[in-house]
Amino acid sequence: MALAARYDDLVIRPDHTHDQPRDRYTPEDHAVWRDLFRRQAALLPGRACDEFLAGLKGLGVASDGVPDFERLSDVLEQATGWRIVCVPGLVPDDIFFGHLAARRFPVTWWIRQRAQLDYLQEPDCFHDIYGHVPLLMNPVFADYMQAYGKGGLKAAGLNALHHLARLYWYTVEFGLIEQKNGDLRIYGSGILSSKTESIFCLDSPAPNRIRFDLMRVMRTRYRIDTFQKTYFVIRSFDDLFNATRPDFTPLYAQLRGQPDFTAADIAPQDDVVTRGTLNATDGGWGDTADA
Ligand code: HBI
Ligand code: FE
Repeated sequence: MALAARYDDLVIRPDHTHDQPRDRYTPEDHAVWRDLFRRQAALLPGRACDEFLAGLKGLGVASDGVPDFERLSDVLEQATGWRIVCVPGLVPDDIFFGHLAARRFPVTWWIRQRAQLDYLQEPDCFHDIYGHVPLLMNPVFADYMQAYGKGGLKAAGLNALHHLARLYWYTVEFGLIEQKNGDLRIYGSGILSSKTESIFCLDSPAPNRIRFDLMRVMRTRYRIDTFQKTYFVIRSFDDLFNATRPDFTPLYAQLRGQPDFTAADIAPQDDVVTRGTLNATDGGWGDTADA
């Protein structure tokens, strides 16, 4: 694979981190960053939540090219005590959770090719930096992410990782938030780093938008191959952090006796913000297995 050839001689430490190989970015890599950044900058005011926009501004991440992770880390550390660490790509779950628990966010060093501008299955540095890092400037969200890392280490020992992975998916990656004025906005990084889903998640009548409920989310399978069928809506990061504060051990025990929901299901007890219009004709689709 071309990508592997680009990092096979990096010196990787036991915690899967390495120095950002700044001299390996080509002019084209920087141009891809610039184009992705400008596209989202034009789209996100009024769509991304205020906390994200404030974080982006506070970080001072520029549009001109792939940023220097160390410099961003120094700004981030001043704000919330988090740092960015550079990784070759997806790292094993326990390593990933260990970094989060220590307030270190793993960022993939390489950036996508122009042919994949709109769609990518694995995280690259645009997704990791632009999508994830601005919210780590927010003190409440920063604490939520650390708590998630600690919860991940614990869930692994309780055989409940798939439930906790769904929480990450439907909040950190694909969450929506209702701002105080009632405006629906984006906070999920998978959306914030995607032009097409930034529009779809708010404007399309197709997906369900359901009020966040911890147990409901942990029972819900997810799709990695298409736009989301359901978005869960929080009211604030304080609400999200408080809802996930209790010990999950008894919750995992409870979940063992309960069936999953598919990605498109609506349950009778759901607090529906907007009901998708495509679900009735969507019955033939199988859910892909989630993590
Ligand atoms: N590694 N670099 C990286 N980024 C992730 O988001 C990531 C990972 N390893 C595992 C992982 N995520 C999952 O365990 C979580 O999404 C639950
Ligand atoms: Fe992500």
